[in-house]
Amino acid sequence: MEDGKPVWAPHPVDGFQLGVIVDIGADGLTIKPLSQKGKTFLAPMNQVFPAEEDVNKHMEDNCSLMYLNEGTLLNNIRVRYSKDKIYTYVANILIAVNPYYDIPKHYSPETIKSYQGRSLGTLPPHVFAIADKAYRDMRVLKMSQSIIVSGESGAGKTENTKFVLRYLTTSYGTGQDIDERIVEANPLLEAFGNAKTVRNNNSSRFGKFVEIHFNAKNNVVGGFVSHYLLEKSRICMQGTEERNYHIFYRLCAGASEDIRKRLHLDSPDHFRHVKMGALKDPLLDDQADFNRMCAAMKKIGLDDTEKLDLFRVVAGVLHLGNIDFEETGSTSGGCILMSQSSQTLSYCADLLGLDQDDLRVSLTTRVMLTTAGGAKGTVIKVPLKVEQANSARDALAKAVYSCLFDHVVRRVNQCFPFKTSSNFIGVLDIAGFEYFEHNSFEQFCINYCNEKLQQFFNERILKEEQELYQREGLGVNEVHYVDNQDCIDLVEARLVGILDILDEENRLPQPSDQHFAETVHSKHRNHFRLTVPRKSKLAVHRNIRDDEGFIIRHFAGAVCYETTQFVEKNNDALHMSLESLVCESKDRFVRELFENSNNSKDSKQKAGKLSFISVGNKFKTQLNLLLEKLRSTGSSFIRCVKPNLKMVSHHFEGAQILSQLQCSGMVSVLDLMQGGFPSRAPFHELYNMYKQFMPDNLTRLDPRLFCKALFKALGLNENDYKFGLTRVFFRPGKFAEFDQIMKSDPEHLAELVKKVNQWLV
Ligand code: AD9
Ligand code: MG
Repeated sequence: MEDGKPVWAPHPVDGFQLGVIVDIGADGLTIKPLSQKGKTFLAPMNQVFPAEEDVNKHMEDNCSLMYLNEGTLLNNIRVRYSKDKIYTYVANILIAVNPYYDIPKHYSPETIKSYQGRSLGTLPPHVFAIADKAYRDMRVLKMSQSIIVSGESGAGKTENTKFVLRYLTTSYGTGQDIDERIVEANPLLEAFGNAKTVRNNNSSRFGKFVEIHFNAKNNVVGGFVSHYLLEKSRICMQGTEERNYHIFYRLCAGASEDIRKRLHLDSPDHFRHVKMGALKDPLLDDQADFNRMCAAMKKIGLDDTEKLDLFRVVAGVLHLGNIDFEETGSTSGGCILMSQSSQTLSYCADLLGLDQDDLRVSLTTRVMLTTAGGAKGTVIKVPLKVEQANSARDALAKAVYSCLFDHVVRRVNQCFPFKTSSNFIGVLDIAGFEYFEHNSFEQFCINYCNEKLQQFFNERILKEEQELYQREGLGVNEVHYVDNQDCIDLVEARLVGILDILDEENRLPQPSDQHFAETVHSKHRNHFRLTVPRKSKLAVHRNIRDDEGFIIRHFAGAVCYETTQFVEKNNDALHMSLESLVCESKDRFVRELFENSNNSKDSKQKAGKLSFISVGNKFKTQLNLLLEKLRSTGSSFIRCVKPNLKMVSHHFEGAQILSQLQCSGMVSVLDLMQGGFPSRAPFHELYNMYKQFMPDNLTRLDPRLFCKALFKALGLNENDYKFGLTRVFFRPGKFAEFDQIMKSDPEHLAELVKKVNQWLV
């Protein structure tokens, strides 16, 4: 950075502001903002970056800028966003800013057509270009591909995922039902797995990996969806401005009179499990969405009976929530159903195919096996307190609904079956790094997942880069990066990892969240990644005690987890009497929901009398399988960015966008690129681009020699570029400089031609 040249210096709202350095001191740089109003201020040296000369200029590939740093990246994205150019490349990574409105023709059939078969970079950056690259790579390399879409809630992951699916099925399908079904499965999945949250009106509360399978001729033959971690707590509890899963409201709003009667439906404000949150959202039309969902169900081949099965169980869950308990007043301390709940009980029993009395007993008592008095395995019924009965009721509702969701995914998978496939393109749509005021088990799991994905991202981006340098014989030093394996180990290592410590706690006769937190601390004293909350100097962390939580230093920042409810949330098992109740339902559909649920019988049996099925370890297994799969494919990355918290169009909140870019690892990529050769151009491309300006004797040379001659004549600094086997590599910004020289005025060019000629002689 030179005196008087513009720099990007930190700004609390915009992320960065333009200024000039007026003084360099021991405690930082003194910056004078270029804006009229700004006062001189002090900024840490490592947060000030050189700016481009023309800050209104923007580049399709951020790597073509002269300076690669977080300031220029943010500015490039800002300028492009203001012109509705929401997509930007950083080399092969696509950054996608959510426009929060439909940009005309942005995803039209014509646009789809225009991207087919075109190399990345020949057309403006687009999610279609990434989809097409994946397809071409699959065809040429004969290798499956994956596209990893990430970003925070509301950043546009699900929308971009849908664009990829639509692009691939329309472009490379066979025009048969299957193509449409892959796209139409989404409304059904979203009805059961999405909900309105404060961050997104249509927030996916589960992760998914959607595979589109292709035959040997590279045509679509089928699809497969895997899902991860449905958020179960939402089924019984929502924040005041949030809602339960869409299906509940849609069913209440859209069901025909006939179905309403059959399922005893009413408006949502009659049901405990939905009325604690927001009932309506001005942007959501539940009735119209119900009709759209039904149309989608029809398209993917669900008949009326199947549809009614789904609705019946949804209604069952709704009614279940309305069962209330009161104390019996007897010395046993148990509870009974409130008298006004008897009708609800009969609705529930009817809808779920259960015996009314069995349901009542299972909700108010708990069966236990005891060894007391030497009688091995005696069954006793322990009466439950009101609070415990409430929990039993909610646990049942959660179990029924999550089994129903598993069924929906299984059913969706039956819609696009395939016998054999040559390769697939998989799209991963899973929540990004999360960091709230209160972070619980859900955030812990999702951030663990993001650590794994970040490691994969580093591996791929850095490895690919190094391999390319090697293949091209560039002899560049190895690039080093911070490996987060230690953080992953902290979570998933056998026995000492947090997940195993948690499972151990779950298996204790009297597990407790406090004891769990203490064990975590005692097993990992002095671990670089783990700290005790009360010692935290970070003001943002609540001052909680070490037996209430722990702080993990993630790649994207430190997060304080409060361990309350970890034990409960880590257990997927219902208590025994409820489990046998639903497994013996008279309703075949309900019975099958439980028989086929992901928690196989095996794990239930293994769980034995303590009835524990680990949520965390199931996720770990799923995640490791997913990563194994990803590692066996070629990969592309889409980093989605949410432009503002208000969820409106044309509003760019710089500081919070910057933090998303940092969390997604984009800033580290820039560091890597700045030290390497981010812009590259094949010899033949340069040749074609510039031959028109050059004399005949030069154009007769082969492209490589042509470039050599040109570069020599230009007197380019040899530190700024390197010749590989098939292309020229440029230091950051040097390609743009070169291009500028080549396209400068004719006089200058004539001079240049003269020099090239001299060199050739
Ligand atoms: V979450 O983690 O599931 O809560 P996502 O999936 O990242 O989140 P989503 O794709 O649902 O976000 O996008 C949120 C909303 O932004 C959508 O409902 C659209 O209204 C809006 N959106 C996102 N991308 C686009 C786009 N490319 N064009 C227009 C968009 N609108
Ligand atoms: Mg989503």
